[in-house]
Amino acid sequence: ADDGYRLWLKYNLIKDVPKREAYARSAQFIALTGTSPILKSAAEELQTGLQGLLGKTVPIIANAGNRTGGIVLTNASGADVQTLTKEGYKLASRKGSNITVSGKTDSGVLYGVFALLRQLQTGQAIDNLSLAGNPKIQYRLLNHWDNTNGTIERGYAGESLWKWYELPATVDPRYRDYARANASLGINGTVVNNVNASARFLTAEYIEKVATLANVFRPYGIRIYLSVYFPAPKVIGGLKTADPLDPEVKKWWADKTNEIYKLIPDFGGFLVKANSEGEPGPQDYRRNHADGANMLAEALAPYDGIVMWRAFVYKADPKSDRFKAAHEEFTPLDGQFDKKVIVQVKNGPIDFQPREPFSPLFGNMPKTPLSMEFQVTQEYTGFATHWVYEAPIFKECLETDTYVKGKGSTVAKVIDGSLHQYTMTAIAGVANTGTDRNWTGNSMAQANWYAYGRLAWDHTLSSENIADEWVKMTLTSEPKAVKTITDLMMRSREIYVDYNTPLGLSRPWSGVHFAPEPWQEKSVRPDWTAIYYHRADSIGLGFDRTATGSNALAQYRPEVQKQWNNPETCPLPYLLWFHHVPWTKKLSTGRTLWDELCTRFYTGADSVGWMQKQWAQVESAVDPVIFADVTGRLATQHKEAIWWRDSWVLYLQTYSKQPIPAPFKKPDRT
Ligand code: GCW
Repeated sequence: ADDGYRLWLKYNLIKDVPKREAYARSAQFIALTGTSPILKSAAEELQTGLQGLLGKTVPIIANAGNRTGGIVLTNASGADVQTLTKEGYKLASRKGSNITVSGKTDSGVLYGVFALLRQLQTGQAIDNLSLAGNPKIQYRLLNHWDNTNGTIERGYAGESLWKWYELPATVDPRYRDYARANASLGINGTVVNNVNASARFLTAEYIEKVATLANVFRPYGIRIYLSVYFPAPKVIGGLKTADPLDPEVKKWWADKTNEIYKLIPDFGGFLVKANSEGEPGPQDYRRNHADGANMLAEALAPYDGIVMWRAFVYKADPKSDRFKAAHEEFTPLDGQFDKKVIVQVKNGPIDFQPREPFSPLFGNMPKTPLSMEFQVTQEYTGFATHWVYEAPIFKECLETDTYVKGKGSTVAKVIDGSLHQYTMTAIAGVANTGTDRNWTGNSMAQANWYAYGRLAWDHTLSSENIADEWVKMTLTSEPKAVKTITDLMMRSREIYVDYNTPLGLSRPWSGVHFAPEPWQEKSVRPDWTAIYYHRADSIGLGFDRTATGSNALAQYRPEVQKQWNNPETCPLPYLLWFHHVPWTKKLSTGRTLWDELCTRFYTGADSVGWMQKQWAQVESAVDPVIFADVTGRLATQHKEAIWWRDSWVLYLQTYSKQPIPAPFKKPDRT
């Protein structure tokens, strides 16, 4: 049985014998010139993969000489690799010759090896190969919201992978498997601790532990980064202030940075959450975000490290619109950041909702590299119970047109740097990993880690193709089952939106962010209530962000405003994000708002029943342990989808005073 530990690097024996034999004829040896740790990882991974897929040990040799029928790994510099960027790779093969995997750097070769293995894992031909891959984004990171005590903020798959208590003396072999999985996707950096950071991570005690992890990750081309607690100079440094312009504070950070680089010479840099949700920051000293970020950039100046400064900020003001806060605070600072600073922006203006419009910061800071922060962990998409394939969430944002430089100025072009010629480009995914045997709790959520990584490398890949690849590498190659599962994945997000937050509702209120509690009208902060977001009243539902309301729409270009500012033509998925719509208003579907809401809530919850039936059909094609686990989770999802439906419908009904439409009022309804 399969417990899911091996992820998409399963390398099960290829059952199609002629195919396996054909592959084997082209993979009789692995020739490796070079001895660097990354090249060694590449050759070893290839050997491991081939051992599983072909059922035989393929020898690693130092030089192919005039042998043919093997795989040659080279870090080359010649004409062949001229079109490659630093981490790009090239696969080439001709009949009667060798397969070559080349890159300009060792990492390029490593990524090429994984691309070659992917060809085999997904059953594609490897003769006449001519494939090149270049990452579109330079810094491709996971962000772990992991704490010193082993808990994970918004983690749903067990405890933190990092066993701080055991480190540095004991090195869990799992750290290496984590690195392999990431390298297979092209992820080249990881921030190991929570953005709500503990200052302890900057103590000598922890730097040594972190350095031990860095040593494990390095042979896989992965650099380590730390989230920092802005007042660390006070908390662990004994200074009276953490004012970023104070000379002693600057010196403290410079010294601390030197100390880190002594142990971790390829340290990646700092990630900072400051003056956000109660976290301290430069504004506590009447300085701004640029002052704070630039101070850290200065400390990093002697090194190849960067500062990722988050733009996730908003104030506890019931009269303001949280939607507008990041744009208001950050756009005036455009041009003031040091060249080592990237501003990290969440995909939407609020907070990782199941569906959000893109953040209006994208496109509006042409002089400051902006990076994308996606959430892979399912804080708002059903934890590890609900099956939600996230690639369509990521793609929807990346493909939206900002119109900042005319038609075609997509969010993807902002973050890959092509729109404003950014000198640095980055993307971050908040990780969904933990100590559960299968890494992600729900084994279907492995696909979200996978999809994030693949899109970080190449945002033009389609959600369907990524799903198809992942299913074949992870679950089954049986064609009908592949189709059934990818189809389920592709529909899963819309189904979730329908029973959770249809028509542009949002729900980031306080608490654990799971239970449906739309009735929550009081909290420690006025903007941490449900009513702040959904704005239900006797007239209707939704947040008016047009000129008659908060006017957040004005932060977008006129072309974007035009799509969203008219309630008659605003696409239904975004309707309640921008408009307060009367309950009795007729929508483009021909139904009133109230009837449409009910329709979505009921069909959404019913569709989970459809998911269960579809999943039942693939039983013979997937591993029994995974099958049973997902079957159980789907049953829970169905029950919870009904909770969501009923909570919203019954709560909203107290305002709408409308009956539940007839089709949904059957007596046999639970
Ligand atoms: O989504 C919210 C989460 C917080 C998180 C915060 C952030 C790490 O509820 O848990 O804190 O966003 O992104 O900073």
